[in-house]
Amino acid sequence: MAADPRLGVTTTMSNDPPSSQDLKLDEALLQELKSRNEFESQEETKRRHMVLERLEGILKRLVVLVGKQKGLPQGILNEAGGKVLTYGSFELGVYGPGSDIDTIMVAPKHVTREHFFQHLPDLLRKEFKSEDITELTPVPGISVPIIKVELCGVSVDLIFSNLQLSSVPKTQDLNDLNVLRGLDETDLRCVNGRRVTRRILHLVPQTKVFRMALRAIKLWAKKRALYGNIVGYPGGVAYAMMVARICQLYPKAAAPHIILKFFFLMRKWNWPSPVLLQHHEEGALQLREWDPAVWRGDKLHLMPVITPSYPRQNSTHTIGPSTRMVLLREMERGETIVRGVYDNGKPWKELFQKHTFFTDAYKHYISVITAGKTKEAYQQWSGLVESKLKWLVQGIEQSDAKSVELVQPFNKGFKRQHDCKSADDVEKTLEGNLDCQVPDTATSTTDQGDDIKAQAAAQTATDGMEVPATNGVSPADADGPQMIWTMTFYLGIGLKKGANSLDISSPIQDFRRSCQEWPGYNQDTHSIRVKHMRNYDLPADVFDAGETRPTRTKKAKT
Ligand code: 3AT
Ligand code: MN
Ligand code: MN
Repeated sequence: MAADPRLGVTTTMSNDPPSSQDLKLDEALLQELKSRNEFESQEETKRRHMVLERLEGILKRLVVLVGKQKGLPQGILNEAGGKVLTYGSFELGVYGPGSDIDTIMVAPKHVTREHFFQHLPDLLRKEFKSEDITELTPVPGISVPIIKVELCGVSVDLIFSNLQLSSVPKTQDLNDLNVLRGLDETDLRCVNGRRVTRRILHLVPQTKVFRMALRAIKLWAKKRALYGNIVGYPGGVAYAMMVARICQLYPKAAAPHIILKFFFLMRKWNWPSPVLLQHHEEGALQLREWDPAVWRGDKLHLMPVITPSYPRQNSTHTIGPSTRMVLLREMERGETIVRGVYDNGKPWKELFQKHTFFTDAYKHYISVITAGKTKEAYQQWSGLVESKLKWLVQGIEQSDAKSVELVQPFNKGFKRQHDCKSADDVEKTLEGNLDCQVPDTATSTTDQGDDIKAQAAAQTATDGMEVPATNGVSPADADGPQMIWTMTFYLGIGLKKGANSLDISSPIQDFRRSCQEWPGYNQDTHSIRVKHMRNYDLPADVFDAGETRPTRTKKAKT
């Protein structure tokens, strides 16, 4: 066991310092990331810090305000404090111009989550000019209750926890095990993000190298459509931990070497042996932890990457046999390219080349078209369906094992808006025909705001009642003109050599039924269609300008 926690749970693989080639490639990588606008200017970063300072001021005012309401003595209120801490990509130091700031407000025990939701919006409106608040969406009823806000052009995710302490001093950083005492499950989920992020940083030997390597791996994962916890890939925290583990094994190496070893070692890893950053930390609290020796479900995890701090959890429980296969294949590609960067002077940009999911990868696709008659109905419904997509993948994997090699979910849904003039238009829209699509609102990403709102709705909707539209569009008569919002998810089906039939109707039916069993489902408002399609039938908007669309005559791969 290594004495230095930054070297992890085994001996290191090599303590060699970087060669001159490593350093040259490091510089080339930096230039490549810069040219892709992956870093923001100092000016913009300053703005983030300014926003954070003002948020801490607001929190302190909240602490005093509630304290006064409760009649706490001034002496206590003078000391009560309040701390705004960050986690996510900002805290890790791998954020770019489009990143949000993930923050947790930590308050003394007299301030509750209810106070946070009751007072914070008003306090924000008092502190910031109205033109500086461009979004303000409290989402209280979900597993990690959140206020999403955009301040001075920076989007901020605000979560909250109080501690069982009468004051929260400047030095409180949530690292100590004792802070967990007396927290409920929601609080624990809220403080976990910060605790894990800080611990990861604490466990890597060279922060700067870790950041550079992680930036490259995250960019690779996004460009190759391998980023996204919901549908079966690692998310940001999981990639951070995998890269951190490689940094521990090569404590003196530069980023290019870490990237090469990331691909090599994660591909050769003795899965399902877990990736661990530290030895198990005992906690005195009886919290549920990842433990395959105890929990049967945990034993089924295929590529576990375990969070370091107590209580430890698997960050990759959604990975299935197909997404594992995709990941391993892509890691092999990554390794080959980085070897080419080292040995043949290949440019880094090859590593970040866009995926070919739609252009070249499959002959058969499944599209899952979710639709809603209001924006809200569509958001909650598409979020619910997305969270179940992994079960459709699994159903297809298992149902026709003699034909199906793998089922690759695309990591994001495609959002579209349709201006339907007639019942005929509506039917076409629900079937995934794009004739009446409104062009300028269609984007190809699931943005996080929608995701959170979808979760909120999915958890709060308990009946099938119509959700009121906020933008003035109300669900119209079935025959008249109306707007329909859709989110479409795509799965690529890889067939085994020689397979010439595909029978997947029963998992598709099961999937549709299980989505429709959701208590908030209303057949007048929500729709789901699952269609098998050929590559040459894919809609134009899944392709970028300049990409070659598959055609019927072209001999496509299976
Ligand atoms: P960006 O630079 O912001 O794109 P990030 O790694 O900061 O990358 P997020 O802001 O999406 O990514 O997430 C930060 C952390 O917040 C990661 C995860 O622990 C937590 N998180 C994200 N989305 C959710 C969610 N819907 N529910 C609960 N926790 C979430
Ligand atoms: Mn973030
Ligand atoms: Mn966020």
